[in-house]
Amino acid sequence: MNIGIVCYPTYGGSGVVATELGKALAMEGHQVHFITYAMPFRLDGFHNNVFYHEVEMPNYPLFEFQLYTLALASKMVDVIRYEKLDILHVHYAIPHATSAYLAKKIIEKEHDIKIVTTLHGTDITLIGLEPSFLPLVKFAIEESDAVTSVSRFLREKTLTNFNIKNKEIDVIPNFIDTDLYVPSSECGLREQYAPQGEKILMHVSNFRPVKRVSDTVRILNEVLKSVPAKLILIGDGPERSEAERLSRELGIGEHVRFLGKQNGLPQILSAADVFLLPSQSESFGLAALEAMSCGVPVVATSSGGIPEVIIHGETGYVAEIGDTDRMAKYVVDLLTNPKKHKRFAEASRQRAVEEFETKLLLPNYIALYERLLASPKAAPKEPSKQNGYVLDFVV
Ligand code: GMT
Repeated sequence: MNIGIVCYPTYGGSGVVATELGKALAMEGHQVHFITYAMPFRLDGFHNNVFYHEVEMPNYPLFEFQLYTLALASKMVDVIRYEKLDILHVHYAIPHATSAYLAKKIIEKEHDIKIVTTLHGTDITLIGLEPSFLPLVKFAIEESDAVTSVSRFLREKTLTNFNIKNKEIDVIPNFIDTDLYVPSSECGLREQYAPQGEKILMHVSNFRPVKRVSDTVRILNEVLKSVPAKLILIGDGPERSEAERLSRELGIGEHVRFLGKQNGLPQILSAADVFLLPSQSESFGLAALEAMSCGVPVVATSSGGIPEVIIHGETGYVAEIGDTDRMAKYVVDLLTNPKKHKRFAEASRQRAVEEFETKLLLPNYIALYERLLASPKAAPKEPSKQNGYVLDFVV
């Protein structure tokens, strides 16, 4: 198949999933065309069957704001037409699903492109609910040829928040290459940051408010009362300086290390004793899965789809949003019980391999594409009615 993939190329879970999906499809012999405004950060190096089409932004003085949605739609039309795409798979509804709808309409007389929209998280639970976006997101979901969500939680939220009645949403959980994300020998991180045998807590994210990064500092502060430990923070974003300020205010700045955006995550994650994900909202929690695959138990909040990934009391623990004392208790429990820690670490790895391995979940996407291509060309539809929204802000 010729498959177009549209995603955000920046540091974030939806771009990671889209890129890994594209790479896995290319390995199966499909031609994969990425359409983005910059090279996706996990698409480094050469890959057979992978092509890249950059969205060019027109620079015209009248346009005070960038017209990305339109520029993207235009690039989509170009790639659909000249690369003869069968499927256009967009990740994160805003604005990608809207651009895809527009592209489909522009080209429909010459080419029947099938649009797949994968919903990832805040496109549904947060920003998609803004009055300025809600009608667009609902419309784009209803007009996609197929819609998938990365968790059962996200499917339910989509159906209720957007009052979607006549649209199937397939749940295809996020996946991981468990041969790459594998418990590995130390990368030197432990000697560098925990030379006295301190335990290592780790967090990886894009440091947006929804991640509640400062809660990792609060958790460390409690843990330090009984266990010598260090907190390693990977990634960057708007909440970094607040986390740094809090660690200094609490007098634990020397125990918190910020390593910024990093490649080579499997080796880095393998150095952790416990992974922390205290998010306000998380449709899935890909970072938790990456840690689990490296044999690291996760302590997280029970928000959104996280309990579909972490089994409380088996592969990690979940607590209420903001309950840093409880999360710290769980961390101490794991750090002071080596047998339990080993059991949880092994169960985490096993769950990643048995439930979320790429090879297990990739066929779901391929089957979905094949089903769409086998379906007859739909007759032009009346636009759907934009009424009856249920507003349910989760954050
Ligand atoms: O929805 C977002 O905030 C963006 C997205 C991203 O690009 O980081 O994250 C979401 O998609 C990931 C991949 O499917 C999920 O693992 C994350 O849980 C989800 N983030 C949220 O729901 C906050």
